[in-house]
Amino acid sequence: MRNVTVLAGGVGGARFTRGLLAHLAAAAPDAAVTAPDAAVTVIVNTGDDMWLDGLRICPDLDTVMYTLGGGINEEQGWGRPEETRRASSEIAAYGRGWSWFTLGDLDLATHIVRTDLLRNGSTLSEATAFLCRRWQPGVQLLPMSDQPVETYVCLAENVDEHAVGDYIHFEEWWVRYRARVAVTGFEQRGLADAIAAPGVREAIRTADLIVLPPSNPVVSIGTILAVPGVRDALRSTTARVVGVSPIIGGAAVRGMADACLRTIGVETSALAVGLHYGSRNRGGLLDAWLIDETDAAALPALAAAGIRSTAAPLWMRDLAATTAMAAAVLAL
Ligand code: FO1
Repeated sequence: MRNVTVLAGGVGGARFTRGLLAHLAAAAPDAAVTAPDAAVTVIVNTGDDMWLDGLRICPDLDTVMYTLGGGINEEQGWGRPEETRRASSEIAAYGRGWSWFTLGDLDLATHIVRTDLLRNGSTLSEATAFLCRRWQPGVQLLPMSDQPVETYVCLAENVDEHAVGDYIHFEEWWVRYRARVAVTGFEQRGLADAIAAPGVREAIRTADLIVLPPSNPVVSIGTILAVPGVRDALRSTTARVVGVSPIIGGAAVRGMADACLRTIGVETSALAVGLHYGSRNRGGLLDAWLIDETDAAALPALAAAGIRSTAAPLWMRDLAATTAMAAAVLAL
């Protein structure tokens, strides 16, 4: 196994990739650090990104970078541990910013440095590579695109200062309203003008294995797949494409993926998401699909749909669990 490419959103993708790195390290303990026998590239969703307080916030890139670089707030799955909120409290005192969106003092440094680089002509890819010099995530971390793509949701009900039909940024829907306000759909603004970031299509073309980890299949994986050229690259690569279900026992493992799936009319089940991604030999994406043991009853229907599947424990409760999941993916 030489090149593995992961398409990731935030927490689910980051935790899976941490297990993948642990598994690869254990599988080849004597691999020279300089020339490891497996290189991992993570292509990250940037649809959650936004401008806030004059800073460019990249939630999924930062969650992957912090998680793999050892700087993540583990129980939150985002931001830094031992955070303080002195600067954001001062911003709120001026009546600016999003009072319901925590920009911790340590986390702010990442946004300040990234924004400084962007304002001085760096692309998002270059700024990300610069930040990774400090965090050393052990993977090549690529934004899906260097052009801004921001996910907005169209409200289906009045809430606070918003009315039916208003579009609000995904992060407002996700964090302020916990995805509990009905929406009629998602809009990825900037998508038409976006091109895959440098190295993205190459990482898909030259991979031996491509993984769709248990990230949000709609707003994270779905957004990456919507970047012009990505789906075509996935269809034509010689790599095997293996997905991991983000749904266990009919419920989203984390986050509110069920609210997103409902919005696009996909049932919240391991079977439905597998069918949503589709079988590669029937015009879809998947060569194989890993589901949790509690969903094993779906295996015959998945096989009938041309998707080779197997069941394994998918609760990412700790590093040992995600390492075992990665092993199951590689075995599949
Ligand atoms: N998620 C929350 O639930 N509350 C927050 O206040 C919050 C702040 C935040 C700041 C920076 C950042 O990179 C991520 C942050 N997140 C927060 C997580 C964010 O909503 C998620 O990482 C993804 O965007 C959705 O999966």
